[in-house]
Amino acid sequence: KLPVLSLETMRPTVSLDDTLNYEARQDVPTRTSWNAPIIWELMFDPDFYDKKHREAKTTVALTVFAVGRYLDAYLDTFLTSAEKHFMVGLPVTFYVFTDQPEKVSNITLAPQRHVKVMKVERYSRWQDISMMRMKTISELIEKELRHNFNYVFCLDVDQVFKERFGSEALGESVAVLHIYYYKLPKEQYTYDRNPKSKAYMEKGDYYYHAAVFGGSCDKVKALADYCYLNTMEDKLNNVEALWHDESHLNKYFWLNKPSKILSSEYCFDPLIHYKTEVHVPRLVWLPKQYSKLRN
Ligand code: 2GW
Ligand code: MN
Repeated sequence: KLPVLSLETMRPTVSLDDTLNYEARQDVPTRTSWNAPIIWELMFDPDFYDKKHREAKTTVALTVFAVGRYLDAYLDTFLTSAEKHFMVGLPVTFYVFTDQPEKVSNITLAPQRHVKVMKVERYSRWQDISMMRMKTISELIEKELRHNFNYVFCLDVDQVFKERFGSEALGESVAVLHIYYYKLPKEQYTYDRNPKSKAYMEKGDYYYHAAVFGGSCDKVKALADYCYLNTMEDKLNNVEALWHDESHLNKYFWLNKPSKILSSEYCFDPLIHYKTEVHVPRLVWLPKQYSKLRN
């Protein structure tokens, strides 16, 4: 039996995580100390998740930023592959934020799936382009998403979907394990260690990658507000967190534990040179073109 969806609040519709097979993987931890699932291939039944979410009429929004040269370099690949692999079978709206709306090409989409192009200004420092996404995301949720979507996911654009990124990833508050750190001892996590920054933290649970986060509209808005406010406070104090928005996000998830964690299948670096437990790279990083794009 499914809870009835409330059109006023657009809360998450269903929780299916007690149907996960936590024993299916013996080579990796599949639960956190606070009992949140860590999603790996073989733990979930994709058809079951999809069926339940279709019955519940789950709706999903995705935000992605393509400002300046990142538009030409990455956006088409991102959107075309997202249409093939991201929440297939569910209504999805892709919110594209760019400084050049006229340059966004038309992508062929399945019924009930849409692209909405929104104009944003282009900050001169790349650190600001990245960090100020949090302000834009918060405003979008407040104005538009919370009335229309059960879940929102926020992604970096410099990635391509290769395999299913489906409804098993949906949850109240969702973080992804950074592929470089998931096997490393905690002392090597690159949290912000400067006591002058609001992102400062001594210890944490995991090192999360800011290239993918999501959850209910309320929870993602709380995260975005937290990161934005602390970024602005740092600016007043003339400091910047080591990894910008990612440092603030890690602090937020330390204080507000995610209800679901996605393994690095959901944000994978194909150039990784060590052995990994990732069998199915679902979303993978594209090469950086720093010299071309960062100047
Ligand atoms: C970013 C860095 C240098 C030059 C340009 C940009 C840039 C980023 C840009 O010109 N236009 C733009 O739209 N962006 C957006 O910001 C885009 O969506 C991109 O994916 C995102 C983050 O920048 P990115 O992908 O170059 O940074 P990463 O892959 O090193 O990101 C990690 O660290 C960042 C903070 O330093 C963020 O936390 C990011 O979420 C992390 O994945
Ligand atoms: Mn990126």
